This record gives sequence, C-alpha cells and structure tokens, in this order.
Amino acid sequence: MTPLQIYIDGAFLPESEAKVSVFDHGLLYGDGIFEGIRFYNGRVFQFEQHLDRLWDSAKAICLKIPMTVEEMREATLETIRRNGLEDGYIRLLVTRGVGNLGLSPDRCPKASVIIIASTIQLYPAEKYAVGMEMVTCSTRRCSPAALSPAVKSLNYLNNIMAKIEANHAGADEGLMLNEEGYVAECTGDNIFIVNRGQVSTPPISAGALRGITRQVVFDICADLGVPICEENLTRYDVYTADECFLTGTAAEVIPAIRLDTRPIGDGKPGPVSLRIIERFRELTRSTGTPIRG
Ligand code: PXG
Repeated sequence: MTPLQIYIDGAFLPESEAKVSVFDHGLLYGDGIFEGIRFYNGRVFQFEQHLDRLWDSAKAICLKIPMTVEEMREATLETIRRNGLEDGYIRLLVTRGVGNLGLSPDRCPKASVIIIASTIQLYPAEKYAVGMEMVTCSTRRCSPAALSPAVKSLNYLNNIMAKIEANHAGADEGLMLNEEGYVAECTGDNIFIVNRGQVSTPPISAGALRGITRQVVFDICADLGVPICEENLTRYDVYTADECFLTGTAAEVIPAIRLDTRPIGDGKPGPVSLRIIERFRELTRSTGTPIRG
C-alpha cells in the first residue's frame, strides 16, 4: 500500500513523518476530540452532521478549534483527494495541543488538527450476513455526571475496558449498561431492538453517543413507515426481542444475534433489520458531499 498523506496543522506529510509532540495533551491526557467519517463512491456520508458534532464536542470541553468549519471541510476533502480514495474512512482529530506536564489546558496555546483518510473494516464481512455475538460487560458506561458520553473525546478508556471484556469472552461486541442497569450502547456502536415490528433504542440520556448512523436509522424508519421510538431498555428487552442490530460509522448497520450466548429471536438476522440495512446501503451510495467538484 502506498504511504498515506496525513494532514497536520495545515501541512500534508507522508505517514512516516506525520508525528505529534510528546507534550501534546491529546497524548498526555486524552484531552481532545474526534470524528470518524465514511465516504462512499466519491461522496462523504453525513459530512455536515459529523462537523456539527465535532464543534459541539469542542464547545463541551472548552476547546477552540483553530479553523473555521469551511476550512475544516476543505482540508478534509483535500486529504481524501491527495490520497486518491473513492471509498474509505476519515479520522478527524482535534487535540488540546502542546502544553507542559501539568494537566491544565491553559498552558496549551493552540489546538492541533489531524486528518487521516484511510480505510477501515471493523468486523469480518460475513458478520453482516450472519450477525454479531454480544456479551454484557461489567464495566458500566461513564455517568453523564462524570464525563458526558455525548462528547466524542479522545479518552476512550471506558469503552476500551468494556471491549477488552468482550474480547476475553470471545464475543464480537460488548453491551454496556449505565449505572442504573439500563442499556446504554455497545463499545463503539448504538444498539436497536425490534419487537413485534416496533424498533426501539435507548435515549441519549441513558448514556449513549448521539450517533450519526443512529439518526440515519430514524430517518430510514420514517421513510419505510416502520415505527421507531426511544425508550429505556434492560437486558430483558434484548433477550426477548425479535431482532437486534448495531449502528456506527465504522460498523455501519450490522445485525446482532446473541447476547450472553442466548439467541435473540431465532438467532438469525431478522427481516426488519435486513430491510434497514438494504436501505442504508442505498443511501451510502447515493447521498453525501461530493469529494471532487
Ligand atoms: N457509540 C460510541 C461509543 C461510539 O464510539 C458510536 C456510538 C456510533 O456513532 P456514529 O456517529 O459513528 O454512528 C460510536 C462511534 C471502533 C470505533 O473501533 C468506533 C467508533 C469510533 C471510532 C472507532 O469500534 N464509534
């Protein structure tokens, strides 16, 4: 594979030279924010929604992004163009920047912007056809009172500890509950169930990220006339659901067929999930911000 051209603070550098300082607070403290964005068929999917969320994350952590939205949009598109990609995945990061060894951000005069355009495959292709296996993690999703799960921050240890549990259990994904025991989300995806034709997902207040793909599923259901709502879910609801699926930019829409070794429904991807996946794929190929012109 030819080395990637990485954007760092206005410059394009080959990946071997694209480096950050050991004094960057993104590295020292996980102090920063990010977005993962997909592009398909020469168009960036849900680009404006991702940029909006990036600016909201920045505001939530009092981080000044050192460029305008227009400049960020153009830098992102230019990074994709320079790498000659038509289909792929963008990682957009804004770190607090270089400071000293104290944690106070007031010693970091300027945030750093990094844009990587590459490809990603989170799960093997056959999982989209056969479905994923989940386990419930004992690591609870961070309380909004400690750190809002709505901030897409560089500090992912909460999710990573849960992911390690899922890996150790030999599962594809880990289900994370909030402190009250309600379903929040998975380690890197939002979760939906289908019961008697009704689609439901936990509210954001249960400790979920305001997923962009999650919102696309709401739009798809409205289009298809499939009823959808937000409601608090327990593991009981997942165990007894007819169908389950997960959503994320990297994961896309993927069926989940087991929780804690118990089959969900008949243990196969269900018809409502498959219709939503089909419509999602159509949207990814036919909508988005053109990369060239
Ligand atoms: N919840 C969490 C905690 C996430 O990190 C989503 C939901 C889905 O949101 P979007 O907006 O993408 O539909 C995410 C996004 C990984 C990985 O390796 C996952 C994400 C980001 C980066 C890496 O699993 N998830």
